[in-house]
Amino acid sequence: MTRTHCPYCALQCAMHLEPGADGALAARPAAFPTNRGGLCRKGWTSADLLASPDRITAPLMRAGRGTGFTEVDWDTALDHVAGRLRELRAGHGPDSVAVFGSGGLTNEKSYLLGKFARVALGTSQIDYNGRFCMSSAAAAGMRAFGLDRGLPFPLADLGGADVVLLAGANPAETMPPMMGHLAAPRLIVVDPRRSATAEQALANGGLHLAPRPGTDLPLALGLLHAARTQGLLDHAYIDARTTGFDDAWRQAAAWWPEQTEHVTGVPAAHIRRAAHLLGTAARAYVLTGRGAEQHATGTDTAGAWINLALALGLPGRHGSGYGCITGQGNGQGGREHGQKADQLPGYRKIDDPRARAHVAGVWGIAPEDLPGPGRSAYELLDALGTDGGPRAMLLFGSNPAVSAPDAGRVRNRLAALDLLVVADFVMSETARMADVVFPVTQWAEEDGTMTNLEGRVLRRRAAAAPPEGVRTDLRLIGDLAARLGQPAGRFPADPDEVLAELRAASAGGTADYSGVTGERLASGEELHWPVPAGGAPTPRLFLDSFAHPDGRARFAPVAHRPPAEPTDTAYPLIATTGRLMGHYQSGAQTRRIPELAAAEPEAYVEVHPDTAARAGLAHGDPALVTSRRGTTRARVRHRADARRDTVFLPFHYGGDQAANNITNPALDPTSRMPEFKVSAVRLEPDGPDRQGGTA
Ligand SMILES: Nc1nc2c(c(=O)[nH]1)N[C@H]1C(S)=C(S)[C@@H](COP(=O)(O)OP(=O)(O)OC[C@H]3O[C@@H](n4cnc5c(=O)[nH]c(N)nc54)[C@H](O)[C@@H]3O)O[C@H]1N2
Ligand SMILES: Nc1nc2c(c(=O)[nH]1)N[C@H]1C(S)=C(S)[C@@H](COP(=O)(O)OP(=O)(O)OC[C@H]3O[C@@H](n4cnc5c(=O)[nH]c(N)nc54)[C@H](O)[C@@H]3O)O[C@H]1N2
Ligand code: SF4
Ligand SMILES: [Mo]
Repeated sequence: MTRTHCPYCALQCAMHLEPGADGALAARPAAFPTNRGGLCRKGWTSADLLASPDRITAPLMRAGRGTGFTEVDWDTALDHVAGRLRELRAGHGPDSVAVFGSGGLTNEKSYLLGKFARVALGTSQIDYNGRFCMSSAAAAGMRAFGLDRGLPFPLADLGGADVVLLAGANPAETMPPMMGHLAAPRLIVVDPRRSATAEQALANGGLHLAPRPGTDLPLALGLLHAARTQGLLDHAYIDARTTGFDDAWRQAAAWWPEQTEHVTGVPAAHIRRAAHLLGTAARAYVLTGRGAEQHATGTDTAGAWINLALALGLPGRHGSGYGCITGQGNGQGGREHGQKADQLPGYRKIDDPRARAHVAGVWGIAPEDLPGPGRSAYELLDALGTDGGPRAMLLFGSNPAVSAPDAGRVRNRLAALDLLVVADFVMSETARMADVVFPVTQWAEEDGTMTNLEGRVLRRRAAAAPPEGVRTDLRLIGDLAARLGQPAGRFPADPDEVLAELRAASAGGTADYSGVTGERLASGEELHWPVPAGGAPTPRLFLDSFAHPDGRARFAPVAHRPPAEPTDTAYPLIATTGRLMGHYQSGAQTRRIPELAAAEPEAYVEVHPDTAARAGLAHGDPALVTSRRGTTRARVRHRADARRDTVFLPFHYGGDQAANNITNPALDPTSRMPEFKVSAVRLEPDGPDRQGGTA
């Protein structure tokens, strides 16, 4: 029996892996503070993918995009890829090769991938899917607090709160065991949909505010306004611990509840009631999820929710606070160790000369040999195969053909590459487009560390040997580095050796892991970063001061901007997107797990019955949802409690069922987060005459 953590989301539920009656490994819940002995359906079935017939166990290559793949041995595939990379670099310079990483990768993989890009390839063109995830909240958190750690307190603290406001987060489906921590507090759920979490709020005497998608920012300003009118602001805290309140207030001053109702659709009485509940609570939290953050205004929107929390005196107080609910398994660690375009390990900035000198020293290169910042994820994908853009891409742990915004356009860019190399354990939609696919180990076959949503570093442990023919991501990176002329030992395949290097590279940085040792992890010590060498970990940040030089948190003077794409007569509805309990992300993994695939086999669109009827559609009918970018096919599901102006699509399906065929790649100016949560669309029947017309 091996104790490890779930391969999927940032809750990182603890589990035991043990052989079942048929000899195959099965996952069972284990005691741990975040999941408290629970697992969701995805966790329970996670081991089913280990022995899946869909698993790839030999490198795959093909002569051209039109032809089929052939299994080859590792040396053939590695030599081919290294040779092509050398040619491209010689002909077009180091930035002709791009690297795309993932918040699903362990800390060790994230770190080594960033080092590989900068040192072995010398490219600036590296970014990762976390840009699509929490980048807006991270940017807002940096601006407000001087430091970004998703939850700056242990998750279990939430259980002691009187009120928790959840803006654009649906943990009842996206992190079900987390709901155990939210059973006692009254919940205020801000979601255009009557989500499972909103249902729970209503059942427990809380509130559900259902704004028009893309109007969280004015709603947060309206709540601030209502709280001030009711005399609920914490002026002593504002004076002692913050700066910038007056400028922020000037932006909120016009948002009296009736004006806010006019723009958001949330009744003024509900706004006053929510402000009262939150503002009179002795202990309260404001939490944001992707619903608030995945907008072209995401940084300012997260900033508006933070302003509300600051004005009520919540952040940096024991038992209260603000947090962003990180999403992917290592969404937190993945944003700290250098796979982001503008960043070096330890959450350091790549354009900071001291950071460059420190990291170059650890890597044994000259600081001037380190590339500068590169393109952000969508900008990188959009540049592939264009004049001046990368001609090759190496991809680890993402499936952008399904999950990137305006995915049809992204698929065209991927197809325009001279060389696409994908490391995966299944043939994802993106792997199917590749020239070379490397088969890698899954979570239960490897060791490493992950950092969960509360900034706690955890150990991932191997429970089984990988199938013959499969290598770890670390080994693959090292094998390529060696063929690109890197000295032996610079890219170790042993995760403990990589962690030792990561300790040195992160030492003294914002996300300081220098005290994260195998021994301390094994002892069960709760290692929330920063963990300086030999020093105590930091479960709760900001209790004495915030991370800005003056120790104060900063209000942001944020103003409402409407979504990038307004509705009009041709595209009269708003489409928003999100998640279902039983599927994970692009679905590459969970659509291959029979129990999960059977429960939710195909894409659907949630629609108010009147809205559906106006489009000539009944419950269960196949529909086309079309935006200015493209079309997606989905079956109509009636929701009598849905907003009439909004439809919802899960994004877990590929091909002509991909919700991202319609999404808008408008980017937030600061975080470069795309607007996944608002597109203007029209809805129409998908008759037999339409079959095949939209693929
Ligand atoms: N089952 C499952 N769990 C997962 C994942 C998964 O794919 N499947 N992925 C993991 C990852 S990487 C992440 S990032 C997290 C995400 O976790 P969540 O943030 O909880 O997930 P979403 O479903 O994307 O969005 C949450 C809610 O935002 C609402 N929403 C849409 N537009 C708006 C808006 O304008 N304002 C507001 N306030 N709300 C809006 C949606 O209706 C949705 O219910 O989940 C993690 N857990
Ligand atoms: N419309 C819409 N689009 C969205 C979102 C949304 O809410 N709406 N949410 C966005 C968010 S928050 C996220 S996080 C992204 C996620 O979307 P993706 O980046 O596509 O993430 P996954 O589907 O998890 O893809 C992971 C792939 O890597 C493989 N893999 C898993 N672990 C490893 C590993 O350790 N090594 C290697 N080499 N491969 C591995 C899996 O098999 C799978 O093929 O989607 C974004 N896209
Ligand atoms: S909540 Fe997240 S970590 Fe826990 S079992 Fe489900 S997917 Fe895994
Ligand atoms: Mo995410």
